[in-house]
Amino acid sequence: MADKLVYVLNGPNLNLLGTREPEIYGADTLDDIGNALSDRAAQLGLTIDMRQSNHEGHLIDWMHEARSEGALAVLLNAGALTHTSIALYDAIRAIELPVIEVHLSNPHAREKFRHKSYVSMAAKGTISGFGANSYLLALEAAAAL
Ligand code: CA2
Repeated sequence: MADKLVYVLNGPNLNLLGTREPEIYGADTLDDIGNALSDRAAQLGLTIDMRQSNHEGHLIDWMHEARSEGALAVLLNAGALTHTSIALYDAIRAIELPVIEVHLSNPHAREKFRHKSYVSMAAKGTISGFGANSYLLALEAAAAL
């Protein structure tokens, strides 16, 4: 049987990971995280499809695609769109797939404007504050669904 597919979607500015603000976001690049996820996914009998965009509409199109491709789950680090995007909230509700919200940092320990998450309001659950390991923990959660 084909491996179960997990989409891993990353929003604005996450392409800069590993180049700036390592004290907040860690030293790993998004490629490093993708490689670690692929290795763990193979052990779990999963395949990941990891993408990043600075554009809200791309993220929404990819959420729809996850549904049409029959993905098991979506791991979503929507970046700052987490705190603003009703369109992403609607997309999460619409696709009827488990979406696991991921953050490198703990937004609740940061500025007040990061405390609100539209993603949380529709997600299955949230893993935040563990740096790159947040993604791996979220993958474990997806595998256990
Ligand atoms: O902690 C997270 O994963 C965040 O989703 C990261 C977002 C932030 O707006 C959220 O509140 C929490 C920011 C991503 C920007 O990433 C950068 C990486 C390196 C340098 C500058 C920004």
